[in-house]
This record gives sequence, C-alpha cells and structure tokens, in this order.
Amino acid sequence: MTECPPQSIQTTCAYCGVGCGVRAPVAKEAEQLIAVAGDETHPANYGRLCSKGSALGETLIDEGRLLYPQINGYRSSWDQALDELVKRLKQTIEEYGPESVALYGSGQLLTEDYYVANKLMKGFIGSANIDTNSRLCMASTVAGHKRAFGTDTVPGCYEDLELADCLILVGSNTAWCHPVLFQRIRASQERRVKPAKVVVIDPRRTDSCDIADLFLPIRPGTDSILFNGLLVWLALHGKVDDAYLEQSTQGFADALDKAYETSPDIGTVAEKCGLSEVDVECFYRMFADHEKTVTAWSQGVNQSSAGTDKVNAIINCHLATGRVGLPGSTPFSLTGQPNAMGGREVGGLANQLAAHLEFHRPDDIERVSRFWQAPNMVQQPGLTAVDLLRAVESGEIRFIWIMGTNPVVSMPDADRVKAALQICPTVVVSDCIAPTDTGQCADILLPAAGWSEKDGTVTNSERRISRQRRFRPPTGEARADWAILSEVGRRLGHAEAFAYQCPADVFREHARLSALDNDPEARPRDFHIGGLAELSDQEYDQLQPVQWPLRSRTDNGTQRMFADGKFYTPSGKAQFVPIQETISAQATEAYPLLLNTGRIRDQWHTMTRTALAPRLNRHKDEPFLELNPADAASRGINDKALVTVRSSYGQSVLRATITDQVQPGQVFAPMHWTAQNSQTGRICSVAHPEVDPYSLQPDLKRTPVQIEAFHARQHAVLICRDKRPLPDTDYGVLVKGTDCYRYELADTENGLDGLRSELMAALGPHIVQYQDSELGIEKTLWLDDGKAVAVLMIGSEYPTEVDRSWLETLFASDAPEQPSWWQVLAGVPTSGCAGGKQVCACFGVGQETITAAIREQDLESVEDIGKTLKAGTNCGSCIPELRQLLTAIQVEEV
Ligand SMILES: Nc1nc2c(c(=O)[nH]1)N[C@H]1C(S)=C(S)[C@@H](COP(=O)(O)OP(=O)(O)OC[C@H]3O[C@@H](n4cnc5c(=O)[nH]c(N)nc54)[C@H](O)[C@@H]3O)O[C@H]1N2
Ligand SMILES: Nc1nc2c(c(=O)[nH]1)N[C@H]1C(S)=C(S)[C@@H](COP(=O)(O)OP(=O)(O)OC[C@H]3O[C@@H](n4cnc5c(=O)[nH]c(N)nc54)[C@H](O)[C@@H]3O)O[C@H]1N2
Ligand code: SF4
Ligand SMILES: [Mo]
Repeated sequence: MTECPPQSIQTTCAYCGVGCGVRAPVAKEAEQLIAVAGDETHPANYGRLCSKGSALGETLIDEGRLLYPQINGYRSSWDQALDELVKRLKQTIEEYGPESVALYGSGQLLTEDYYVANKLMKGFIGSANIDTNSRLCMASTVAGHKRAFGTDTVPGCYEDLELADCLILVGSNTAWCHPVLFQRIRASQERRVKPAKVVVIDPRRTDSCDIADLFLPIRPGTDSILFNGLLVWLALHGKVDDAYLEQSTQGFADALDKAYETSPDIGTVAEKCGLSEVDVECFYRMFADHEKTVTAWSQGVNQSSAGTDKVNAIINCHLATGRVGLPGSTPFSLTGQPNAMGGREVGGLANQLAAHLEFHRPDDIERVSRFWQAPNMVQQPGLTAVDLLRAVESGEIRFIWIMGTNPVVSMPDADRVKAALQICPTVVVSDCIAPTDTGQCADILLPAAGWSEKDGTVTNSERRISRQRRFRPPTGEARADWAILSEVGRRLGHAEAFAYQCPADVFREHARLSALDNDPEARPRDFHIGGLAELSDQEYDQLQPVQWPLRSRTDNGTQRMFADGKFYTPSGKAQFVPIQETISAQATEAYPLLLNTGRIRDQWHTMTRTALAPRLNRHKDEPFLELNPADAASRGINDKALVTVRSSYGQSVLRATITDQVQPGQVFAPMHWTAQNSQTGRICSVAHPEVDPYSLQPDLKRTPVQIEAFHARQHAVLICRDKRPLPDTDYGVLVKGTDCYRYELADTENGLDGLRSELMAALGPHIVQYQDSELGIEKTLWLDDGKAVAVLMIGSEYPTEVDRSWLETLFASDAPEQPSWWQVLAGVPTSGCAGGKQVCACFGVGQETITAAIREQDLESVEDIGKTLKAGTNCGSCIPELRQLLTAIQVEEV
C-alpha cells in the first residue's frame, strides 16, 4: 500500500463508528490525488484500516461533487441561495408557525455542525422537529440505555472486546461493518493462550462467523426470548450476583417473572427462536461460566419493532450478573456512523435537548434556554423520522432542510418519502455530492464541504472524541455545514448567538453547556466535557483522542462507566426492564418470506462516496437478493437470474444469489443501491415503516415479501470509457471501474434494441461487430486508435461467460498491452488466469486467481494465500472469504 509522506495530518475516518485514526498528506490543490494510511498512534485502530478506510483517498475527486449552490436547478451565488432560504423560512414560520419547519440531519455531521443545527432549531426557530438518520440507527439503544442506566451511555471501551473471555455478537456483522474492531478481536484471539469463546447470533451466516465457536441462526426478531431465557436460566442455576442486585439495581423480580412467562425453559426458547436445545444450553453455559463476558450488538437488535426491548433483555442479563462497565465485562452497543455518538451528545434527536439534558425535566428546558439566551425555546419533543416525513406528506411541515443524509434511499417506505418531498413547498438539501436521489427533490441545493475539507470533532462507539482535520481546500464553492447554519442564524437576526468564527468556538460552547449545573462531585449528568471548555484554538487543533466524561482540565478522560454500580436513574440504581413477547409483522400467504436488509463489506450506505473508488465496486457489483436454495427451487429461480421482490409498499428487481447462508423463508438484500446507479435497486422502497413503540426506530430487518423470477427477453453488458446516463430499461445497474463504466442491463420487451444505434450515433462507426451464434450474443466493439472505447454484448440470456473484471482491465489507461479485437469480443481471456470476482480489495485479487493458486500451489492456509498472492495481508477484511474458498476446495478434494 502507498506510504504517506512523513508530513501528514492526523484525522479520523469518514465512515463507521469505530472512528479509526487516519493520516493524510497535506494537499495544496483540491484535485491532488491523496493516499491515506492508518494512524498508528490512534487508540481506536493503532494504524489499521479496513477496505473502505484505505480507499478514502480515491474518493477525494471532483467527480459527482456539488460545486455551487442551486435554486430550482439553476446555479446561484451563495448570497442568492441563502437569501432565498431565509425568505422562505420566514414566510413559512409567519404563515404556518415554527412547527411547520423541520430539519432532518445525520450521524455523519460533525459535533459542531450538529450542535449549531440543534441550537438553531430548538432555541431560535422554535421547532423541535429536528430528527436525524440516527433514528434509523441507534434510537433503540438510546432508549434502552436510558431505561436501564437513566442515561444514554456506552459503559465499555474497545479494549473490553479483547479482554473478554466470552464475546457475544448479536445482530452485528462486525467483520464487514466494524472491520477494524473485528481485526482487533481476531488479533487478540491469535495472541491469547486461551482465546475467548465467540458466539454469533444472527439469522444469516455472515463472515463474522469466521471467528465463532457457536453460531445461533436465530429466528428473526426473537432475540428477547433468547435473552429472557438466559435470565431465567441464570436465576435457576444460581448464577446471579445477589450483592450487585441488592446494591445497584431495581426491578429484578418483575423482570424475572416476565422472562419466565416468555421463556420458562430451554425447550420453549429453542422452539420459539428456531434453535436447537443443545445450542441454546451451550450459549447459556458460556455466558454463565465467563465472568468476563461482553455482549456487543448493532442493527440486528436496534432495527426491530422490538428493538428497545431487545437492548434491555441483553442489559438485564448483564445487570443480573453485575457485569457492567468492568474490564472485559459489559454490554456494548456498536454505533454505526462516525458521529452517531456526537449527535446524541448534542441532543440531535427530536426527543432530546442538548448535553444529556431532557425534555421531561422542566428545569432542563429552562437551563438550555438560559444558556443559549434562546428567544423561542421549544417546550415539547418534536416529530421523529417516519412521522416527520408523514407530516411533510400531510402538509403540516412545509419547509424541510435535509443535511448529510439521503432519505429517499435510506428511509423505509421510500417511494412515499420521495413523493412527500416532491410535494413539499420547500426542500433544502445540503450535500457534497450531486446528484443524489434526495438532492433531486430539492428546491435549494447547498454544496457542503466534505471529509478532508472541514474541521471538527466526532465521537466513536467507545465515547472517544477525536478531531477530524481539514487537509485540503474545499471543492468548488463548498462550505462547512456549521458555517452555513450559523449564517442562516445570523440572517434570521440572531447575530450574537451565531457569531462563531471557527469550529473551536462552537466546541467550547458545547463543552460549557455540558458543564452547566453539572457539579463534578454531585454529578447529576454523566455527559461532562467541561475539561475541554477552555481549550485555546491551538489546543483544539492539537486535541488528542479522549474519552468522555472529562470534568476538568487535568482529567484525562474515562475509559469505563458505571463500574462503581452507580447510575443516573432517580434512585441511582440500574433498572431491570420486564420484557414481554412482541408480535411484529409476520410472513403471510401473500407475502410468505421475510426480507432482511443490511450492509456489504466495501460500500458505505447510499454509495455517494465509496462507489467513486473502483476497487470498492468489485466485491459486490450489483444489487442482489440472497435466498435459500429451497426457496429458489420452488420458484424456478436460478443463481444470477433476476428476481422481483415485492411487499405491500413497493418492489425492486435484483440479481439472485442462491446461498444456504440465509435460511428458508428469509431473503436478504443490501441497502446501498440508489436510483443514481440502478433502475430498481432501492430496497427501501420495499421495506415497511413499522417502528419500535419506545424508540420509534423502523424495523428494517423484517419486511414480509413475495418474490418471483423476473423474465427478461434481453440482457446486455456494456462497458464504456466515458460515463453515460443509465439507459431506461427494466433492469439497469451502473458500476464504475478503473477508467471505465460498466452497465448491466435487461428488459422484458425489446428495450435494448435501440442501444446499439444510440451508441453508434454517440461514438461513431469505428466498430467491429460479431454475431456469436453459439452463445446467441451480438457483440459490438468501438475502437479509437486501437484502444477500446466501448464494448456491448446483447443476448437473450444473461451473458455469464463474459469475464467482466478482465474486460474492464482492457480499458485501464495503464493497461499493459492492448488485446486484439477478437480477444475482446470473445469476452474471456484466452490465456492465463481470469481474475474473476474480486475478493481482496486492497491488492485487487480475484476469486479465480485465488482458487487457482490454492489448487496449483497446494496452499493450505490463509497465511499461505497471503504469502503467495498478498491477498488478505493489508486490511484483512477478506480473510473470512479466503477461508471459505480454502474450505470449499479442501472439502471438494477429500
Ligand atoms: N461496510 C459498511 N460498514 C458499515 C456501514 C456501511 O454502510 N457499510 N454502515 C455503518 C452503520 S451506520 C451501521 S448502523 C453499522 C451497522 O452494522 P451491522 O448492524 O453489523 O450491519 P447490518 O448489516 O445492518 O446488520 C447486522 C446483522 O443483523 C442481522 N439481523 C437481522 N435480523 C436480526 C434479528 O432479528 N436478530 C439478530 N440477532 N440479528 C439480525 C442481519 O442478518 C445482519 O447480518 O455499520 C456501520 N458500518
Ligand atoms: N433497508 C435499510 N435501510 C437502512 C438501513 C438498513 O440497514 N436497511 N440502515 C439505516 C441506517 S443504520 C443508517 S445510519 C442510514 C444511513 O443512510 P443515509 O444517511 O441516508 O446514507 P448516506 O449515504 O450515509 O447519506 C449521507 C449523505 O450525506 C452526504 N455527506 C457526506 N458528508 C457530508 C457532509 O459533511 N455534509 C453534508 N451536508 N453532507 C455530507 C453524502 O454524500 C450522502 O448523500 O440508513 C438507514 N437505512
Ligand atoms: S473500520 Fe474502516 S470504515 Fe470504520 S472507521 Fe475504521 S477504517 Fe473507517
Ligand atoms: Mo447506522
């Protein structure tokens, strides 16, 4: 991998909640290509990066950037755009009141952006209708933490994942979604004489199972039953910590009673959760036998109509055994976005104030109001994401500002969300990328400075505040979100309240608010960063990663919370929560399968940035639907065929991947594809908007659906040197490669007929044409000076034989040698080994290369593969897949 020059800036990765430290060279020009490296001094990653983090530099390009403000699709100056925004904002408030205004933000905003957004809305515009994509992400954990601990606080730290003797991953595909934590866990397992026992609880067999001793393929949605059963089992087997129960908790008896109702014995649990009794008992014994147990969870827990209860069912078991906030022994929520935590600290959700102050404590409203000198302080919580968009639909909300999130792709029932935005009188979208599906609904588009171009802080999953630092100038006319928000505040007449000159000004105010009436001895609130309230600009610039709380300048931060058994509930004791059985959406005759959705290894959410890096597009290049062989067979669906998935909300057409990693009755689709890169890949148009009753977080993991084979009359693959609009066909996907773009297309009629002549018109007639009658494919090649400009292959069947990754290499500007035209038209390399589907993103090693090497060179381990091909030796994200390839060949050879 490319080394960074010694003079580099330390910053934090733009993506997940692990919050890895990154080093990047200082760039004078915005266009300069950047290579980033892991920061070996950062306590989250100690130099490691995953595939997405390593490719950050490749995403810092002009392609797709929103360069200047736009009003109704036309370029405007900043002045005009802000004037228009403020004019409409004032008009809306005058005519319809402040509640008709909303802001929908993001856990990817920096703390400083978030703080200003919250202050502007809740204190000055006077509307609590500010919610964020964290509602789709962490809301159930926030609600669960508050119920149990009286405060939204993650007790543990990353080291606990390494210290645990038993590590339980619930609804978390850590290998793909928190890859550097997964690497840390793997490294610690390899170092330890006695490795930890690892349990993975997930309806799907994910790559995280690579390190599992026990995999529990749980029936979707039944986690509370499993953990209620654990509580009962612990009690029956004398494994509860009576002293801890007495001193530090309340409500155990009630919780146990309820748990007994849903989960009286292992047999009942096994039956309800779809597991074997042996496995359930094995899990319970592992939990009971290891004092040092960490239970880590993510969206398989949160994104559920019983999400908050799942969180508390887990925490109940930790409370019963006194395992909270101790080294290697704690419940641990893994946050998704880089600053989901920072957003929670500034109170970015509609039902929070700021700095862990609460609406339900009347003094708190007054406190914030006084501190901000707010003329229009809100008194009530506002609308949360799903309801907020419903209020846009009904016309109650007439002005919405969307910042750092892409709800037309990521909200459930997404077609309805899109329709609501299309009729909303004013939609403002701040994004660094154009176009996005949401940006296309905007009346006013504001270009936001992106990662690498702005300064501020983020908080990761272990409460660690790190600096994001700017190391290159903003692209085009982009400005930082905090600065845009502050300017709007000033134009609304609040010059003093929004007089910030730099992010440090905002941060100091946020830190001061955290210390307001928050005596370091009495500790009414745990979120306290008063120790950072007096940082000078220079100290802020140099701020090193630190874990809150830190209450004074001499305080170095806090690794773990609640080890003293004291909590932030009125009684100071942690609360057990009785957990009942929840009946959520079930499969029906019409919709007999449950759709699970989630993430893939190399893409980030709606792909606005990761899809810019060709190497991140090769691991999974098309939107797909994983389904079990039994469900495929009964519907006549073949592997790689197209399949329609439909719910009562919407439908999507995806490429079938037949695998026994998903169970019969379930299907899985990635959340990432959008209308920008696919015709029908937006899976959220299928996802139902059912929400958890406490957190109001949508259940994105369990939508009842039906599926059927999609019968296309024509299929095509097109590779072009230059980007072209996605043709209007029934199925279409655009994949960016190195120096080329690939289009996978299909149509139920003859929609592809015109494509060749269209390309002829655009690219000229320098072509070679060939009718491959054996395969029934018509092939056309456009050449310019002997170099491939475009190749199109159209047939009645999906052209599986065509080796796309090899064909793409012919378009690379640094392609070593130009192949002859007949080689290109053959679509498969005539000699040597085809790379095949990419497995290792860091070194670009394909599946065929790996399997050939395993066979021909008798490779026996992942290490052997690494030594021979380098695959798996950088970020390690592909190690589970390498092992699967090895095992498959070893099984075959036996
Ligand atoms: N590569 C990559 N990494 C990311 C992101 C990304 O977009 N791409 N996004 C980041 C963000 S914002 C987030 S929130 C995190 C999410 O990180 P994860 O939560 O790990 O990711 P998901 O794939 O959404 O879902 C995790 C697992 O929950 C399982 N699951 C579904 N239903 C159930 C159930 O009922 N019970 C249990 N126990 N499990 C269930 C799914 O099968 C899936 O494997 O990832 C972060 N990291
Ligand atoms: N089906 C399904 N849907 C899901 C999920 C799921 O598991 N399944 N997961 C949910 C979860 S957990 C999450 S977190 C959401 C994520 O969903 P979104 O938040 O909608 O996805 P992103 O692509 O991260 O959107 C971020 C946007 O902000 C832009 N951006 C980047 N940096 C900046 C910046 O500094 N300022 C501004 N103004 N804009 C910026 C990006 O270009 C992008 O358009 O999706 C949710 N939706
Ligand atoms: S694990 Fe990967 S995506 Fe997450 S912060 Fe680290 S480098 Fe970035
Ligand atoms: Mo998330």
